[in-house]
Amino acid sequence: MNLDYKRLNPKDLNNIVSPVRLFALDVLNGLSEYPKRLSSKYFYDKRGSELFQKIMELPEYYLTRCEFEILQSHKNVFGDLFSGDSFNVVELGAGDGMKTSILIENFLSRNLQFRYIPIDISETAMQTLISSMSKKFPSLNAQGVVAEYFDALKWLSSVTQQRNLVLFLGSNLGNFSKPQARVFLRGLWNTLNDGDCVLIGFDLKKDIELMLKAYNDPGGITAEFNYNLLRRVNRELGGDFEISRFRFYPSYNVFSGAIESYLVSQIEQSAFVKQVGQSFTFEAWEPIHTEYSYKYLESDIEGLAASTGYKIEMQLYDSKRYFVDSVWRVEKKETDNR
Ligand code: AVJ
Repeated sequence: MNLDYKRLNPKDLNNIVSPVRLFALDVLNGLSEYPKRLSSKYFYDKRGSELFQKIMELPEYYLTRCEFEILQSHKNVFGDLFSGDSFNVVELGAGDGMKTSILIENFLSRNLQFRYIPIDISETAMQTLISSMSKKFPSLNAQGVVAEYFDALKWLSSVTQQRNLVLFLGSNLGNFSKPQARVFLRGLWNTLNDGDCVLIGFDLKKDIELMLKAYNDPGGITAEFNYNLLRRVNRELGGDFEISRFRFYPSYNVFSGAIESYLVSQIEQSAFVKQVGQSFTFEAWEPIHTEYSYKYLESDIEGLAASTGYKIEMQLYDSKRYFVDSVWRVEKKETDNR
C-alpha cells in the first residue's frame, strides 16, 4: 500500500499570506463592495462540509444522484481513454470520494496502471478522504496534494510524465461565472499535455422550480449552509453577526443562467469583526451575495470547450437528462507554445 498526502508548503509556492489573513481580507473586500458579497469558497469548513454532505442526501438536490447514475452506467468508458498507457487520475475538490470510488474500483478491477492524485485546499478534508480510500482500496496507489488547484497542477506537471485524467465533478465549475470558467479551463489546459483528458460535471438548464428547490430545501439545510458563512466569520474572525436577523434567499436568474443565493439583512443593523478591525453596516433589506451556481445549455458546453482548446469526446447523461458528465481531450498544435 502506498497511500499518503503531501502538503505543499509556502516555500514550494509563493503563498506567504496565512489562511486566516486571507479570509479576513476577503471579508473586508467583499463586505466593502456594493452590493456586498462573501465568497462561496468559504462555505467548506468542518461544519460546512458536514452540511454539504447532508445537502447531497436531500431528495431535492438531484445533482449528486444524477452524476452517480452517470458514472455507474458509463464506468467502463473512462479506462479506455488512454488505450492502455499508464495515467494519473487527478481530482480537483474530491469531497467524500463516493463518486470517484466508482471509477477507481473499475480501474483496479481491470488492472489498469494508474495513480490517484486528489487535490484539495482543506487539510481535514484530505485526511478524511485518504483514510477512507485506503480502507476501501488497500492496493490503490495514491498521492494527495493539499494546495490551491493551479499550484498543485504546476507541481504535478514538473514531477510526472504520465497522461492525466482530470476529474472536476459535481458541478463545481458552476460556482464560476462563464468568463471565469473560461479562464479556469484555459489555465487547466496550460498545465496539461496534448491528449490529456478532463471529465467535467455540468448541471443542465431545466424546469425552474426543480432547480430552485434543489437550492431551497424545506428543512432549511441549504439555508444553514449559507448562515454558516456568517457563523464562520463570528468563530474565526471574532465577528458578532446576529444570524437570525438575516434571511436566506435563493433565486434563479434566467438570463445569466445561475441560481444566485443571498443573505438579506431584515433590519438596519451593523456587525463588528474584530480581526478585520471594523464594523459593517446594513440597511434594512440589503443583501449579501453568497453563491452562484451556473446552469448550462448544450451549446454553452460546446462553446466553452471549443474556445478553451479542447475537443469533446463524450457527453454522458443520466436517464432524466438533468446532468451531463462531459469528457474533453486537450488539443495542442505544434504552434501552441506552452
Ligand atoms: C458544490 C458548488 C456544486 O452549487 O450545487 C449546494 C454547492 N450550494 N447547495 C452547487 C451548493 C447550495 C454546489 N456545488
